[in-house]
Amino acid sequence: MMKFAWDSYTKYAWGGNELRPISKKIHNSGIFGSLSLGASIIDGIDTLYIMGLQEEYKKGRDWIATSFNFDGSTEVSVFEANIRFLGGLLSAYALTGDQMFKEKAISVGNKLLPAFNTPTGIPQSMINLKTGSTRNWGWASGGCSILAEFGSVHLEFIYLTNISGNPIFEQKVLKIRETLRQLERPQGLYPIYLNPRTGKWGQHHFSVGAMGDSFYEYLLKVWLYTGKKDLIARQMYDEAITNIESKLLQTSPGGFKYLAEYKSGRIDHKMDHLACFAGGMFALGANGSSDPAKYIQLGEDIATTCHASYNRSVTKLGPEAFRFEGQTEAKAMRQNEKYYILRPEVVETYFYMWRFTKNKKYRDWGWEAILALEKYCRTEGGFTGIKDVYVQSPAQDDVQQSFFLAETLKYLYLLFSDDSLLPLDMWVFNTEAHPFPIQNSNAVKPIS
Ligand code: DMJ
Repeated sequence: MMKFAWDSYTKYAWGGNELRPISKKIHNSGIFGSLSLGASIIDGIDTLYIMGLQEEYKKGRDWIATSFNFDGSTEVSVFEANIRFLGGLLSAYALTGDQMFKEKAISVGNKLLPAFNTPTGIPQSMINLKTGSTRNWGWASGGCSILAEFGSVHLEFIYLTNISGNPIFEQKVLKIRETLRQLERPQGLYPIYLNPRTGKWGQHHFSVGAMGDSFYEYLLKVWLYTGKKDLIARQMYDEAITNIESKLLQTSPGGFKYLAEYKSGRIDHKMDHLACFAGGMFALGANGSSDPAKYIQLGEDIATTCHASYNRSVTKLGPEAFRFEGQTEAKAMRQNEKYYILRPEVVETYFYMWRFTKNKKYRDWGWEAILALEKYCRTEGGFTGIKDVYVQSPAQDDVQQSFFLAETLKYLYLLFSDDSLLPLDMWVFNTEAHPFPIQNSNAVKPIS
C-alpha cells in the first residue's frame, strides 16, 4: 500500500504537497501555502526508510537535498510546518544520521521563530516564510491561537535544540509552558483558544479532539523524550488527564466510554475521530501514573469505542465525528461528519494497544481497516478519502493526505511488526508519527 501510494504520488504529483488520485494531479491545500513544498515526500520519507523501500527513500532524499527550501513567498500553518516538515526531517535524521536532514531541519526551525514574537510567547498560527509576518486564523475566537497548535511544538523544538546546540528553540517552548502554568484554568481544563497578546482565554470550549488533542499528547511525550526527567511536563499531563476524566469522559447507556466536548456551557456528546488517538495516549502514559492498570483499561475502552465507530458503518471505516444521543451510539448524525479522510488515529491506538496488551484483537481490527482501505479508498491513481462512510458507493474526495503516508500506513505496518522495530522505550513518535530517539536510551537505528 505504501509503495502504491508513493509511486502514484511520484507519477502524478512529484514535488507537490499532496496527490489528487482521481484527477491525477497535484493537490496543494491552504495549510501548506501556495507553493509546492513536497509535503508528501517529507512526511513519507521515514515510513519508506522504516519499511526498507530503499530506492523510493533515495529518490525522496535526493529531492529534499536538492529541491527543498522553506523560504518562498507563501504563508503556511506553523503547526503543520512543525509536525510534518520539521518532524519529518528530524525523524529522517534520527533514523539515518544523514546530516543533510539536520541542516534542513534547522532551516525550517529558524523560519518558524518569528511566530513566537508575541507578548506572551504564545505563537501565532500562520507565518509568511519570506517576510516572517504572522497572523492568526480569522475564525478563531477573537484573534486567538489554538491550544493543539501552540501546544504541539514542544517535542520538535526541544529535540532541535539538542541536536543543533542552539538553545533558542527550547527557550521558545518552555516559555509557552510557563505562560500556561501561570493561567487560571476554568474548571481545571484548558480551553482551546488563547489570545497571544493579552494572555486571556477565548471561548471556553474544551476538547480532546480537534484543536485540543496533541497538546495533551506532547506533555506526556516530552516527559518520555527526556528519559522521564521533565517532571513538570508529566505533572501537567497528570493534572490535565485527571480533569479530562472527571469532566469529559462519559459512559453511554450501551457501556461505551467516550471523550465528549464541552461547549457553550454544556457537554456535547460528540467524539471526533481525532480524539481516538487518546486510547494510545492513555496506555502510553500508564507507566508512571498513579494507577497503570486503570489507564491501560481506559486505552482498551477508547479503542473499543473507536472500533465500534468503524464497525457500525457500511464501509467499516469510521466517520470524522460520532455521537451518543438517544438511541444513537458511536455513529455520525450529521452529513458533514460522515466523511473519512484517511486519518490515522484509530489504527494508531490499535498499534499502542497491541504493543501494551498483545491482545490479538488489535491486529484483527487493524486488518479490517486495511481491507476497508483497499476496498473503498484505493483508486487507479492512489488512495482517496471518502465523503460518507455509511454508503456502499461513497463519493471520493480526491485527496491522498500526506499523513496517510506518515501515519496511517506506518502505524499499520508497525502493528504487524515485531516490537524490536522502534521499541517504545527508545523511540517516541511525534503527533505525525515521526519517531524521535529518547534521550540517553541508546536508541539504535532500526535499519542500517
Ligand atoms: C495529523 O496531521 C496529525 O496526527 C495531527 O495531530 C492531527 N491531524 C492529522 C491526522 O488526522
